Amino acid sequence: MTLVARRRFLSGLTASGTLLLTGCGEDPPTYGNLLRVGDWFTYKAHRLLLPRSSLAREYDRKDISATVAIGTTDPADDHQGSFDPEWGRKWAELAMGDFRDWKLEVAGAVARPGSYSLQELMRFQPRTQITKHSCEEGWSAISEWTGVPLRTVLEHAGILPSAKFVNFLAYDANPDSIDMIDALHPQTILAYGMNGQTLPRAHGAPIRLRVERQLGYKNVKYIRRIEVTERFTDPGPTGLIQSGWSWYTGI
Ligand SMILES: Nc1nc2c(c(=O)[nH]1)N[C@H]1C(S)=C(S)[C@@H](COP(=O)(O)O)O[C@H]1N2
Ligand SMILES: [Mo]
Repeated sequence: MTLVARRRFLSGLTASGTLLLTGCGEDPPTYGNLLRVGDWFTYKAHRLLLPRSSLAREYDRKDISATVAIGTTDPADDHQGSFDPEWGRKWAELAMGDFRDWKLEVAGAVARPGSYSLQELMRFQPRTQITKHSCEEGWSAISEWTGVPLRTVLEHAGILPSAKFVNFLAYDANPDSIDMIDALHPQTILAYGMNGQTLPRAHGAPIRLRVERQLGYKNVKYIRRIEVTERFTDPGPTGLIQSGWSWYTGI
């Protein structure tokens, strides 16, 4: 096949695929792109073929890893590329007060936008799960995570029927987003505990996302704000998809 014919073939597939698969949610626009056709098929195939709430494997206490790598730099370290001058200093300040003054903002396509303190989040029915974190750099670790299901918080804020994606903004420059299928999945939690302890600063305090059916980098740490969106919006110029990472990394 010549390159041009192959291109036509591939874009034909995309077009007919879109035709066939409309109705299963809005496409992240990155996925209409020829270069991204592989990712797009993975996303669509997972969303079509896998049961929406199939659970990621959960492990036993005895499987918990003794040491876990740290996949970020310190959000308060202004020498780092991912340092956010506005929010990095704020995180350092909040950390000094053990996050007593921290609040999670919930905004966007919800009936009751607002904010939640750590204590308020802890008052919701918690969920604990022992799962494997798989970093795209090749390491993995099993840990026990405790937190509030994202679904509980979103339902408390009142998800509007038009909601399609959830963006997570962090105290460093690493925003990301997931679709509503992952957002409402029972194992998707806002974790404030790890291995029976308060979530350590190095692992994303005060809360970090656990989205168990995707690769490591989707598990946003140091969350400050959640935005429910009606359309796929790249959560910012520093988002990982800007530097070529797949938005969907289902495993
Ligand atoms: N805010 C933020 N979240 C992040 C990252 C980051 O740089 N900033 N790195 C990701 C990557 S690549 C991985 S592997 C995990 C690492 O989590 P850990 O440090 O708790 O092991 O966090 C993810 N979440
Ligand atoms: Mo990672």
